[in-house]
Amino acid sequence: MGRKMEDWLRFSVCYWHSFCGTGADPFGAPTLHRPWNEGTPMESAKKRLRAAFEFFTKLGVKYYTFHDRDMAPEGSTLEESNRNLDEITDLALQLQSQTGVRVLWVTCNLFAHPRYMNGAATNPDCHVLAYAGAQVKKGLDTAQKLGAQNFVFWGGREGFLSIHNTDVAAELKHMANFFKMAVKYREKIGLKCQFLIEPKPKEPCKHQYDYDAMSVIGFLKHYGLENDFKLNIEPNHTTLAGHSYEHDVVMASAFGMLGSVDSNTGSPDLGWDTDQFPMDIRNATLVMKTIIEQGGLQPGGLNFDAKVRRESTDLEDLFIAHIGAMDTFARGLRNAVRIIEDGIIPGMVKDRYSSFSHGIGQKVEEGSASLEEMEDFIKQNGEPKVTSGKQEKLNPSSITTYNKSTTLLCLLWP
Ligand code: XUL
Ligand code: CO
Repeated sequence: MGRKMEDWLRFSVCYWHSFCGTGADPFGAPTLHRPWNEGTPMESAKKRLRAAFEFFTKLGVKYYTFHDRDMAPEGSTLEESNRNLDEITDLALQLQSQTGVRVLWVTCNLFAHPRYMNGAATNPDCHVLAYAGAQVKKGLDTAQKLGAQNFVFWGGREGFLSIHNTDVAAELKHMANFFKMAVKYREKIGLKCQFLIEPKPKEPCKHQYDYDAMSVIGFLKHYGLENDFKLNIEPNHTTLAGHSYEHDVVMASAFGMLGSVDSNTGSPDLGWDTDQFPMDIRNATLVMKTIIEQGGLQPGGLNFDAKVRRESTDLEDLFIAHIGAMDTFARGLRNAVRIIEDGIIPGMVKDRYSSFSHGIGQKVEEGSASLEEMEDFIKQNGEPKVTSGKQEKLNPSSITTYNKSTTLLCLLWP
């Protein structure tokens, strides 16, 4: 469709899982012992960064993503943390220019330090909110220094665990005002970087304000922020919210708000954010179809916010996981192109809405119709005829009984 596969896909490796992940879980100690974890925290931060760039280049991936605190260790003061970040990002800048690998997005970790246990931008204590603001200021400077194309806000602790101690209206307003400060600072420093909010319904909070795509879109529109932000959709968060895999990608795109995708998957038999590498071609096909229909994801991309399982202890497993996930999305892209180019499914959808292209339907479409006209129309035309939705013809689970279309078959056997 006039673009290289890599330009549709824009793959990105995430720093935190692949280079800081230890394999520890709430029941067990670390299992992943990486050779770059040697020496003082600053020495190992540098070794980790060099290993990461070796990995990006061997894999052939052009983008990476990171949190401020996974690239450089937090110091005992803000000034010390900023100095650590400056030193490590000097090296990152050097490695970026040597390899051509670029930052897809950077984000601030506003959830791991104990000061953020009651939230960052929604903390009941403004002293904590101020700390988060100072950290985001430095994060935006870092985005500018490294030429990041996007900046993500994921509010892991922006929500509540008890409604009894929480003023929801106040917290939402504080969060909006926090975002407005970030927008202002972005303008002030002339940073060319798309802002993204990443929805998630819960974990670590019981309820997170950025519950899902529609909650975030409603929040942004309510506070007049919809032109300053788009969404970074992570399908494992979507399924945690009780939706199907592609749901938030489709909803965000429908509103022109799909900015990037944290390409991963959960496990249907586990109820939390397992952050697995995406290996389901049917899901990848649905996501890629949406991405093609909106003309691509740029300046966003497909970021593998995914971790190898704690039992996958070989360094080689990092390669296998990323390669499998990239192949899955490459196949999804090819399927989506075939679906769009052979036109069978898009044609069926178009026909389904054909009553809106003329007469009374066209007036509804344009927003110029009235209830009185609806009444006149029904008096003249009576009862509408019954029309089949044809779900079984389209649903991949019933494809084995429908073998006329290669398009439908390719959803099941790509
Ligand atoms: C957490 C998550 C984060 C964000 C960045 O569930 O997805 O890693 O992507 O903070
Ligand atoms: Co994510």
